[in-house]
Amino acid sequence: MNYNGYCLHSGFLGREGQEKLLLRIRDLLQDAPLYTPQMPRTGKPMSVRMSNCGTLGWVSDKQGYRYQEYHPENRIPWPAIPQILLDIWAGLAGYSAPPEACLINYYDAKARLGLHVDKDEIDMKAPIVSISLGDTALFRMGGTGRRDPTRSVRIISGDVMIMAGPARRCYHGVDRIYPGTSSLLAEGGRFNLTLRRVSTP
Ligand code: MD3
Ligand code: FE
Repeated sequence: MNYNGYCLHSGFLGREGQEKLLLRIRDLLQDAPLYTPQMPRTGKPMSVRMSNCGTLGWVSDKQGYRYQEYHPENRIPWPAIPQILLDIWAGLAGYSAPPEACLINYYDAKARLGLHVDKDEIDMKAPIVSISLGDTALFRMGGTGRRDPTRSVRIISGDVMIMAGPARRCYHGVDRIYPGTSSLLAEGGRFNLTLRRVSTP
């Protein structure tokens, strides 16, 4: 599937690859624990919990959205992006510069992510590469306008999505998680990892 720069590599990671990657993620979450981001201004908690790895991480609190070099709670610099993820980027992104940020989203059975556009990156020409681990998600993608028609796609564990070109500026979100659809995470739920270039190379 590939239209307008959106590309879904279904089943890109097999079970072994998923398990290996999950171990690396669990390991780095010990140093950079998942935290509950807040919505800008209102401070309302988001249902998705987050962390990051890379030289920069995306954070959100009452002050707003931004990329910063350290964890918002423990103030420690983000851990490095695991080599497995750098390899996936190198193989699929079609972009010479490496990613600077990897946002780690964790969805429990009730978490959702409303329709939004990712536009805090200075380098909007670089693609975003997303990897899903755990329960199936209902992902929704629209156009560049908030009211444009949308399409829904089920994303399963091991799927890798690339958003490049026009798709990079499209509205998208996660409507729901289907609990119990994967045995990968003992605790259930879903991790989504998004590799991003923030500054221009
Ligand atoms: C389409 N995450 O972290 S990943 C996000 O499943 C985010 O956690 C979702 O949207 C998740 O910002 C979707 C796939 C994704 C990421 C970035 C995109 C799709 C995108 C940027 C433009 C268009
Ligand atoms: Fe997004």
